[in-house]
Amino acid sequence: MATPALPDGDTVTGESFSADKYFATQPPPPSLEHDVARVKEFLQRQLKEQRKVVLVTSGGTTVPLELNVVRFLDNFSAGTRGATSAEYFLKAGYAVIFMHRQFSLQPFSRHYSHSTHPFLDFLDVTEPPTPSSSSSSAPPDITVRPSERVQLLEVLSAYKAVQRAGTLLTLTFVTVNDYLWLLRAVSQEMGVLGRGCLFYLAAAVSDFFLPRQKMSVHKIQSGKGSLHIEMDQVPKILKPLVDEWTREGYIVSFKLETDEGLLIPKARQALARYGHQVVIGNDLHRRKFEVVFVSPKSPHSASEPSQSPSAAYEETWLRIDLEQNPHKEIEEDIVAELVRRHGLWVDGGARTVA
Ligand code: 9Z3
Repeated sequence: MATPALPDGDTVTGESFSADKYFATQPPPPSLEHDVARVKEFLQRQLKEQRKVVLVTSGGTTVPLELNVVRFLDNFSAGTRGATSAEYFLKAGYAVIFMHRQFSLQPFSRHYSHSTHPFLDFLDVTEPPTPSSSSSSAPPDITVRPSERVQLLEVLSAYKAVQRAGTLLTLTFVTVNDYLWLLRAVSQEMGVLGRGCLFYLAAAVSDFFLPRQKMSVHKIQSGKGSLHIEMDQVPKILKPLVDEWTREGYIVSFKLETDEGLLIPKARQALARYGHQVVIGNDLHRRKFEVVFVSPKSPHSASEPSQSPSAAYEETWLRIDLEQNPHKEIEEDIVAELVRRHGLWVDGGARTVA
């Protein structure tokens, strides 16, 4: 593919890509086929064992500015929401496909993140007593600090149980392009589960990207003034996800805002556009203790444009008190509520369950 260089200071004209055009013009990641084979095998196993499966997406996507990438834009997300929720889904008996940004937090190991709780800090080296009669001493032992044992035992036991059961499959993305290709492929495969699959789209996905055809091959050079890059819009992927790739899946997307007043209108707008089941709205600064579930009120309301938005949708706020209970994780309540709603969806056969 010929790739014209992007000279310094050039302006690239932005456009809006449909999903079809996107996948026809942007190359798949090299690992896609291998990942799809793993997903197929995983789903067949879960199907045999009659487990529900949730796809959890987690972490931020990057938008590279060069083909030999030195610089990129990133989306904010540590992956806490996704990694924490994945653990609660596993606890609730779901099998989890955990599709996350490389090096973002993961279920179980998240408790020992190198920046907040580095595991080397709670291990001790214990020198064995040297027997006076022998010249050769036993090697030092590694012990876990008593204050850390209870939690470690709990996390490790849950982790080992999940490994034995084979209920966690981890996939990795870095760029928004990796994410889009992977999401499409995984959701198409998840169709085999019918209503038994849940989508929990917590990844922070860029709205803009630079098509490969407009990217500079080499590092963009400085020294000739400011850099202007006009990006194209990432296709609205929820539309084909709902209408084509997974027609029976229960789909939950997240909406992140920094202006709290926009949360509900933007969540309603997403539901009206894409026709999925739930948008969970979260404000950047309040997301650890407050979220809002927005969903259509009845199976018919989303397709009746004459109704006012407040009549068509309902909101359920979920809040926790971190002062009273500092160790409580809001994801526990989010997942419990979604497991309940998904259960109704599986049993009820209706497209919308509130
Ligand atoms: C979220 O809103 C997630 O809850 C967070 C989690 C990214 C805030 P952390 O990983 O943060 O715990 O640090 N995810 C969705 C963000 C997003 O990009 N949403 C798009 C939008 O708001 C729609 S898919 O427009």
